[in-house]
Amino acid sequence: MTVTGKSNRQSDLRAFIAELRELGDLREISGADWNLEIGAITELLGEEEGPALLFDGIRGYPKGFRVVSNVFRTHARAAASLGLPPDLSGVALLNAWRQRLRDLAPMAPVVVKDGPVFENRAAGDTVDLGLFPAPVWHEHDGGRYLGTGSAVITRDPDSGRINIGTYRCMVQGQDRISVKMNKGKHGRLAMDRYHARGEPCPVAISFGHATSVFLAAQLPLAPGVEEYGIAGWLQGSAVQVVESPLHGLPIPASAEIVIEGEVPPPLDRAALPKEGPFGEWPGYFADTTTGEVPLMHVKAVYWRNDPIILGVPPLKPPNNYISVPLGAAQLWDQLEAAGIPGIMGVWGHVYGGQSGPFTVVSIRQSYMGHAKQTALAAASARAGAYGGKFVVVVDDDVEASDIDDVIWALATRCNPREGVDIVKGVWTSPADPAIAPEDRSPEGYTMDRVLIDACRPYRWRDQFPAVNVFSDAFRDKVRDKFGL
Ligand SMILES: Cc1cc2nc3c(=O)[nH]c(=O)nc-3n(C[C@H](O)[C@H](O)[C@H](O)COP(=O)(O)O)c2cc1C
Ligand SMILES: [Mn+2]
Repeated sequence: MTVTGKSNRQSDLRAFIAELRELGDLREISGADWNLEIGAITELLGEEEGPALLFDGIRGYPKGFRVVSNVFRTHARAAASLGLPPDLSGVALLNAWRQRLRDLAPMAPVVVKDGPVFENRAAGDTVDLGLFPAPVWHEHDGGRYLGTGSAVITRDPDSGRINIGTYRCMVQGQDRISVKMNKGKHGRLAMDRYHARGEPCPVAISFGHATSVFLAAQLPLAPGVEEYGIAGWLQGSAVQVVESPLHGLPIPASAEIVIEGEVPPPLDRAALPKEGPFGEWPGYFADTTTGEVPLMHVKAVYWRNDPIILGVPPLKPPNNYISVPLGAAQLWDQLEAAGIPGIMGVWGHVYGGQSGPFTVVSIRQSYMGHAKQTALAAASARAGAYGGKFVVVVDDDVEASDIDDVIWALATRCNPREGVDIVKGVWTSPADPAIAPEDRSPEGYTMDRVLIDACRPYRWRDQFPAVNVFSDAFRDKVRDKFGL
């Protein structure tokens, strides 16, 4: 049961947890209930940007059957999982990630014969998803979500390409689980193609794996880019995979828990159960549907001794499951590609995969109209439009990730008559809770944009009052002199 090759600190979930423990950045909690208590503790300690949490001795489960959460909650832990220095934060951290992506060189996974994931197995009638302490994460959730930090592995029936996506998974019975692959997602496109041929879609899902696999699975990658290759690049070593016994899908050799099975065709609405509600990233219970979310028939389960579920529940902002709005890096690139100079920072304050409905861009203004041009572009570029609502443009002395600084600039530099514009009916995501029921349509969704220029007015910027803060030089001098 050994995995060949050298393990590095990010090559499985346990290695990362061990590192957090060594750094004193892990709190181990015994005796919590899977029903709401794990979720509430995750919320409370996430709110105070506390340590990662490892739950053991979960009520009704054997010791060793664990759940880890808040893994990416702080800048330091997010940076470590992204392979960046842990002392970076805010815009500097996001920019380091953006620069790192420039050297992206996928590293193909290697297939090994065996791995710890096969330490335990169940198949057919002995499959029981109740074996694992899947939490009810939030107070009004519709069920137990085994999959929040999940890696849903599918193979395209035409190209053979392997896709991994993070899609939430709600337990529906002993061998049934809903897999919420939204329309258009890569896993869903593959499934639709199997179903168009009248064939079931083979699926394998890992519920605990290296942070690199999780990060790759939730990044918005182009259809041709294989997530395993990105995960290998992220962790600095090829991901070791084993073939799943039933369908030959590559699964991480050191995965904690993997289920294997199929989503049969057709997606028969009458046979598809209720899914949700689930507390989602905008901070609301959302997306309850019946007869829509694909239902996986689980044929086999594999798990390591003492398995760990990777829990990544969405929580009310700013209690974000990953403390950096990674999607803002794409928006930054797109603003530059649109030819806008002097972009110094981009941030989202309420976000899922995109920079989201409160996006801030800081610029070094260099001409009349520069700020408004930036706002217009940010509101309509692909990475800013979906789920966007407010775009605030600030000067480069304002840290875009510091909401107090942003509010200060907004309150003091913006003259609303000149600085605020509204654009109606821009493309958006159904995740916006403010879309009225009558405006929710299968045709799609739109939301208005508020463009806010919170920069010093360019024309009279030299007359704008000076900021009431000591200069860095004088501060340093006083610090030195008095040992502050
Ligand atoms: C914690 C978490 C939960 C997510 N849940 C879902 C989900 O339930 N359904 C979905 O379609 N996307 C979900 N996403 C977003 C997808 O993972 C993301 O769009 C990813 O790029 C999809 O991979 P794909 O492009 O290969 O389909 C989630 C992301 C995260 C980080
Ligand atoms: Mn993909």
